[in-house]
Amino acid sequence: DYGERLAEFEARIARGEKIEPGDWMPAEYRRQLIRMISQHAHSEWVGMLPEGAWITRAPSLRRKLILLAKVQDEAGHGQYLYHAAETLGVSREEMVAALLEGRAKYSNIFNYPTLTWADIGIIGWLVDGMAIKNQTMLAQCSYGPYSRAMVRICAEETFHHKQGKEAVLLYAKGSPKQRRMVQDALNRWWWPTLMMAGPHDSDSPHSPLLLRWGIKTKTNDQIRQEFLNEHVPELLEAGLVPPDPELRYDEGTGNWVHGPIPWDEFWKVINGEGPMNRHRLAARRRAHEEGHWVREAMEAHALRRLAQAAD
Ligand code: FAQ
Repeated sequence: DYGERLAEFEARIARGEKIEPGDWMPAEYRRQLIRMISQHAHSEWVGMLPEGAWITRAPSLRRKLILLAKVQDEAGHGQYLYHAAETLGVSREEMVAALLEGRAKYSNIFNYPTLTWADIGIIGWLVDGMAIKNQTMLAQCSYGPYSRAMVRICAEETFHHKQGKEAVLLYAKGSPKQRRMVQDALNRWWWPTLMMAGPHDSDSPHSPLLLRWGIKTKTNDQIRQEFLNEHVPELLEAGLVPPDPELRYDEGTGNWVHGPIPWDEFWKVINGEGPMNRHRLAARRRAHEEGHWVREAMEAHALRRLAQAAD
């Protein structure tokens, strides 16, 4: 009976149908989606912090407005994603507790400090650039609520990407000091950005099952390659040089080929030992504690409305 259900489930995915919340699904499909979607939601929420640190220090009112809107978008993305995960039967409280207690993962990239304003441009262009490659792929995924959230999120990320590219290109043709700042930001964010796509396919334990069930529709290395092929020529054209002496264009495949990625750093960062991990979690815990009275007030209000409705 399980075998028949599984065959029908896999046939639906093969036909390109979306799996919806009430539909039958293998327990492992549900578990994998909860893991990925909640990690993704946490990334959006922690992802507000590196950029949020620059809202009060943006170099102009225009840049401040753009940054405020961007950080607010990330909060919204976190909300859609927590809701998408809730459709699988996990509660918001459980997910948030896992993050705050340090049991959950979130993207490696948000565990680095934003040292100068140029970092904000590089995050918009490159970090969002990688996020878009990953999320355009996830918009095709087999689980309806996740794929629909991705369509909306990708539309907003496209603005983030454009504003980042504009800010970087401005500095790249600016004063010598601005050019140094933006090259320095590129040097620091380059490898962590390449790591964002996840370990090489040969070291990615979840990929085979995720691909089989259409949760992922491309591999980590494919996404990284798409990112490189789009961004390397544009960076070079702007006079910026990725900090990889082995980076080269391969005529045969039409691909940009990178040198060895410092994976030791990646494994440390995703296991809580990056430069800003403790700081990021402390900031999320503080925000959670400071929001306690809002949750309490909302609950009191909801109870009063229920009591009124019962009268
Ligand atoms: N960071 O077997 P795989 C954004 C872990 S959104 C941390 O290859 P999988 C927007 C992985 O969890 C960015 N951990 O895993 C924004 C697993 O550990 P586990 C977030 C990572 O799932 C922009 C282990 O390594 N996006 O940036 C990472 O097949 C600007 C083995 O790896 C998403 O979360 C990593 N980078 O592929 C916001 C997208 N990579 O769980 C603000 C959804 C791997 O067994 C400002 N997720 N690990 O303990 C995905 O697409 C996938 O989960 C991958 C990883 C591709 C991230």
